[in-house]
This record gives sequence, structure tokens and C-alpha cells, in this order.
Amino acid sequence: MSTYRIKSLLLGLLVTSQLGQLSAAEKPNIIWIFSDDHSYQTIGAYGGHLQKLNMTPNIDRLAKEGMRFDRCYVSNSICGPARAVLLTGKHSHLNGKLDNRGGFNHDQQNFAKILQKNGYQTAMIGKIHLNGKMQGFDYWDVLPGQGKYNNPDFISAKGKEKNTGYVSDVITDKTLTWLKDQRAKDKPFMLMMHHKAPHRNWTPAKRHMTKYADIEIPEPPTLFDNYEGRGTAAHKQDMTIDKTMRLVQDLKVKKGGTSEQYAKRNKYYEEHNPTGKDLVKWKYQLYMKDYLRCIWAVDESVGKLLDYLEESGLSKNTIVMYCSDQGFYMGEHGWFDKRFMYEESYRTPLLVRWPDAVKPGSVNTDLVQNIDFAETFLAMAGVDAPEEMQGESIVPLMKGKTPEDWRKSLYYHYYEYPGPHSVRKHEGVSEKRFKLIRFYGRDVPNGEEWEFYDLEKDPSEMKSQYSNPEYQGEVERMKKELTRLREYYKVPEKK
Ligand SMILES: [Ca+2]
Repeated sequence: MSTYRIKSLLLGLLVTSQLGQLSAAEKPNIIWIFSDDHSYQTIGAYGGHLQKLNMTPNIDRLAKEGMRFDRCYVSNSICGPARAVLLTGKHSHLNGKLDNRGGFNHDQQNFAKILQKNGYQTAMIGKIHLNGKMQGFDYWDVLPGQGKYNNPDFISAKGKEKNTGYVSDVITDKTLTWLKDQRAKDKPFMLMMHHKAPHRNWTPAKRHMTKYADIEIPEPPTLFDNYEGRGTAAHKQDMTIDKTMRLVQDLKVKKGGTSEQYAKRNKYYEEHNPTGKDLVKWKYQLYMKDYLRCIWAVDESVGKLLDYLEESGLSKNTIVMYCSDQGFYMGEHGWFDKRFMYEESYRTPLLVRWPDAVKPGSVNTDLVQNIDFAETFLAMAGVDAPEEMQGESIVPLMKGKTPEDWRKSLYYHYYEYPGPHSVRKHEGVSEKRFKLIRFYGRDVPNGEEWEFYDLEKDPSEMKSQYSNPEYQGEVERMKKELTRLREYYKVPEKK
């Protein structure tokens, strides 16, 4: 057990005893807003080359009134597994949800069950992408699997029910209805609002189809990456805007008639018939605009929720967080999708507003990971985390008091190969400056291929320095660190 684990336990005891003196109404409420595939590059508060588009005015309020985490990472960059980590606070190899195909055992421990036992009312609304009945939630109303953008079905304890409307609006309405009319008002609550958007195939609400219509979205400098300087995995993936993104199913070309904007796409395609780089540039614009339109509905949802918290007087004692299940490629390296341990999909946004505890407008750059979320929720409620959870509460970081011995490295592992987008299996270790990745298994030459990046000198990860003699000391040190983390997190024997 680390020193900060012991410290946080002591702090937990202290907080628990303090909470014991508080009435139930004074315990903090927790609202967790989770989107699917929302990249930090498309949140205004994170800056970057898209910032001037003013993409997320309401989500940005959370950064302005709270803290922005700049080094929040996931342990396995894919939807279902990321949600399993969120619930259990354990890496994929221990919670059993390695990829999107495998099942999830809801009987195992999760933070919501513990909160429930400690006087919290718990609710889960929206996308969870885990099979089976939810456990630990007093109220749950979730999308089956990936869910649909329009007129989506939802599954609750009562069974399946069809809803009319656009999915982000339906989720928002259900959330507000629960807050206003359905919850027990004498208990603190943990409410999870999980959006489907902006997941592929990026279908916006009809009312947003003309937003961004007349502007040119800036391209990332690596849109035409040729993957020189990296190994087999980067060369052989199947996730480029050029080859993988589909004109009809993803970009709705030739679907004229469903909306004026889609009809315009079809007309442009038939008249100009773009090819090569011109086609990639055109597809990039369509992709980004649809994606950002989906984000706009999510942002409206956040705005409505924050407004209600103000009106109802709940905001003062309610912690609000915003996060995504992983990052996403916005054309960097010519890609969309996620999966890789490269920064754009490995990193995820995390914002927290917590009146009187988190300093408004603050930024944290410590290494945090989605394995930390479950223990963080428990710490917020003043409840001890079970030993089996593998993260650390980031409550001290939120309060501006990062423990001196806070972690210096993170472990990552992606498993879904062969599978959609053909990203080879890999694991790795990252620090603030360096990253070591080991691709392994089927379709990796000799069964193992390593990459090493200096993020300070090469933030876009364009050239692996694994074979550069100048970095051999760091490479060897990081290999030892990978071995140490494998033991620490109880990763099964290498394959
Ligand atoms: Ca996702």
C-alpha cells in the first residue's frame, strides 16, 4: 500500500467522521456526465487549433468554474471496456471486460453498490454498453448496446421502451425528470448522465444540420501522415478517413432527401467527383462538421443541466464532472476512431466543478487515469474504497494538494485484435515525457514490436526512438517500469 493510499484512508476516516455529523442533505451530490468518443481537441477549454470555433460554451463553464485535468488517460481506449473500468476501478484484465465483444459480470463489486450501501441514491441514464441488468443503481434507464441516434429504445428494470426524439435530448429529459420528480429528496445522490454522442456515425439533431455549414474547419498538420518512423501497427491499421470512412454510411452522401444538407453533399459529390487528397479533405470537413454538431447537442444538454442546478439551488452542494470514455482522432495521422496508445485516443477530457473545494479556473497536470474514477466518487462521499480497486482517489488533486509521492507512470493495454479497425494488441507505459509501447501477438512481425516516444520533442509521436542509441538508457528504464507496473496491477503472464 502506497503512502498516499494510507494518507487517503486516514483522510477518508476523517471525512467519514465529519460526514457523520452532517445531515444527509449536506453530503455532496455527484453528477457524472460521460460522453462517448468526445476528444479533448473538440472542447474549447482545452485550447488547440479548433478552439476558435467556440464548440462547447457550456462544457467550458465547468472548466471556468472548476478544474481542467490535462493529463487524464484511459487504460484501454475503447467503449465497453472503458465503462467497465469506470464501474469497477480495475484494469480490464481483472474486471474481465477486455474488448467490446466480451461479456461483463455485473455481480462483481462496483462503486455504485458501495455508495448505495452508504446512503446514496444512485442513477444511471444513457449509454453503458455493457450487457445485462445494472447493479448498484436505484434507477437505471440505458440504451441497449450502442443505442440509436433517433427514436431510441431504452432498457430499464421494467423492460424495453421506445422513445421519440433525438438521443441526446431524450437522455437530458430523462435526467432532468429524475432530478425534479423521481429521486428521493432526503438522500444525497450519484447521477450518471451518459451520452451516446458523438459516437460514429455522427448523426446530428436535425436542428443543428446547418451549424458550421459555411466555415472551413482547420486541418491537423498530420492529416496526410505516411506513418514513416513508426512500426507495423500504425501502417496496417484500418481507420483512415481516406480508406475506412464510408461515404454513404458514415458521411451520408447519397442520402439526399433526409435533409437539405445531405442532399447538398450528394450534389457536390456527383458534380465534382473528388479523388485523392481532395476527397480526403472533403471527407474531413463533412466528418468534423457532423461530429461537432453532435457535440453541440451534448453541450446544450450540459447547459440545461447546469441551469437547472442553479435554479433549483442544487448547484452549491453538487459536484459536476465531465469526461469521455476515451479520446478520438480528429484527422490526426489521417485517422478517426481510437484504440491506440498514441495521445489523441489515450488521453481523455476531465473537468470538475466543486464549489468551495475546487479552485475556479485551475489546471492539473498530474497523471490520472480512468481506474481512479470509482475511488474518487467514493472519496467524495467519504466512503473507503475496497482494496481490490486499483486506482487512487484524485480528490486531493482536485483540492490542489497532490501528494508528493503521486504516481509517475501509467499502464495501458488494448486487446481487440483481430477486430474492427485492425489495431494490433498492445500494452505500454507512459510518463509525462516518455512513452514505451509493445505491440504483440498475431500479425506483428516476430510476435513483438516496440515503439518509444519523447513527447517533449515529438508531441505528435511521428518518430519512434526505440532504436536510437541516445535513448537506450531511457528505453531500458521504461522496460523495467513496465515490468513493475505489470506486477503492481497483477497483469497475467505475457503473451
Ligand atoms: Ca467510446
